[in-house]
Amino acid sequence: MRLAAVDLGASSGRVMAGTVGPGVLSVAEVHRFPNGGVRVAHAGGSTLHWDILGLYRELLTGVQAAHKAGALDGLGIDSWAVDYGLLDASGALLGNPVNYRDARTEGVAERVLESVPARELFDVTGLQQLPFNTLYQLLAERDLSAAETMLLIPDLLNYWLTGVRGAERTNASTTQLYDVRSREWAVELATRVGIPPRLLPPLRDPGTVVGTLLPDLAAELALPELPVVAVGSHDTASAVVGVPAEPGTNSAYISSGTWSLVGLELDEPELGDAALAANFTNEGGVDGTIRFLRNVMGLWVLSESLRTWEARGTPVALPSVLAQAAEVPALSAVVDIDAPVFLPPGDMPSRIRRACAETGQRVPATPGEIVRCVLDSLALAYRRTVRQASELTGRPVDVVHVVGGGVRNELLCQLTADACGVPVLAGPVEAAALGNVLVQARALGAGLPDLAAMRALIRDTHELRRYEPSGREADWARAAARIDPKVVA
Ligand code: ADP
Ligand code: LRH
Repeated sequence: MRLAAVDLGASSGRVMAGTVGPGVLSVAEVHRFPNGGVRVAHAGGSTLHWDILGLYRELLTGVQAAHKAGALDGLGIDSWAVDYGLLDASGALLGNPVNYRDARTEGVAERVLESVPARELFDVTGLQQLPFNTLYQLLAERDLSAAETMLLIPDLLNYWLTGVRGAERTNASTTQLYDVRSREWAVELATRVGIPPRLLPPLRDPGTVVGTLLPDLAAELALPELPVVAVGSHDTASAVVGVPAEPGTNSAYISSGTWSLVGLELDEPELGDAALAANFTNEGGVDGTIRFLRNVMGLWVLSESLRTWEARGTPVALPSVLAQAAEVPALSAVVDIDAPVFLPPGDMPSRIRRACAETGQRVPATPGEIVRCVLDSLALAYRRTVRQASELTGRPVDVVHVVGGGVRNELLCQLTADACGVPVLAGPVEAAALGNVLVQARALGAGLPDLAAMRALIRDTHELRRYEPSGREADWARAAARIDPKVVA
């Protein structure tokens, strides 16, 4: 079976051609294109958007190329979460989707929490507080009166491909408008906060067929009327399908890309007060699983640093700056990488230096020192989050799986093993595309009864790299105490 997996990350999109059969699983990149925010001015300021039409065009180019390389049997789309397009009653897109890093949501969550207590919101949705949850973004819209339907990014693209509107559950679970227990829209909550329930389209499960390519579109692209499958359309849900954990092992995962999503797979949501206080989330996974995790700021801080240096006319190549970072003494300076100051686009090197100065540490100067500080700080955040996940669920963690683009960062993988004090199993890089392809394959009749079978096939067909902790626990404990007075070294 040949399947196209469209995987749209916040920093790049790719179309992968997947092949699945008995004992066979591979994905080959056929088309990769950059993604990121596009700032557009208007009276009174500017808004950070996505270039949704550009992404759609690249998707079509990639699917065509994948089909040319070998006839396709289907396609599926996953993307970053929370963002959406609004359609009017005729199905036309109302405005360009806004990027979740835009400042329009400033103060919105705080206002909502004045009328709906955090405990109650968490009880219904199980979701972490992030300023850009879809709930807050919709409330930041100027005018919803012309809007008939809200479609999350993969659902919007699926609509353009098939003419069918809906909301796939794993991504719907990131909106903070979805009831984590009943697995239906939280209509009462939406009404209470002032979001018209008409915006929320019918829900569908991952692994169901959305529809087939619209005949005119298929003819224009010289493609057959392919089935379009709803995969785990939240990229992190597809990536977690692609985590090749052995059944019966005590493992945590880090889906490492623009964000680092750090947590465990559970059967039931964890909705206790301690999970709420630690700001963990219970996102919906494939096959009714729960992704109990926390967003760590991720490689965004590194890529934004590279962008800053390039804009200043002093570009730094990733491989060379990583080599320089590897030479910097470990834990010279660390910051709380999850601090809100690192969320919006901008000059990360200056923000890092300021955070080090404010905590009385040696201020990193060179790009190598800044990058080392970012990587040490990410590893420290992984340590904190893996430990919290384990404490909150009462489940030990003996191994940490790392998947996604961050697998290519060997220094970070080693630091992760050192900081967490357990081995890291790194790979596959393209876990989200693999998870996407596997769920499509099952929907189209390729066997693979459950997640365990899918993960066994990944283990059989993909090499993982193992990193052992180097045993400097006391150094990491002291570093943790430097940025968090509650942690005792
Ligand atoms: P997303 O899906 O969020 O766009 P990816 O999973 O593609 O993110 O991961 C992108 C990140 O992977 C980059 O920001 C970069 O830090 C890291 N990365 C990609 N290639 C390499 C490489 N060759 N060496 C080290 N890091 C890499
Ligand atoms: C990662 C991701 C993450 C969300 C964020 C918006 O790409 O989907 O899981 O929290 O983007």
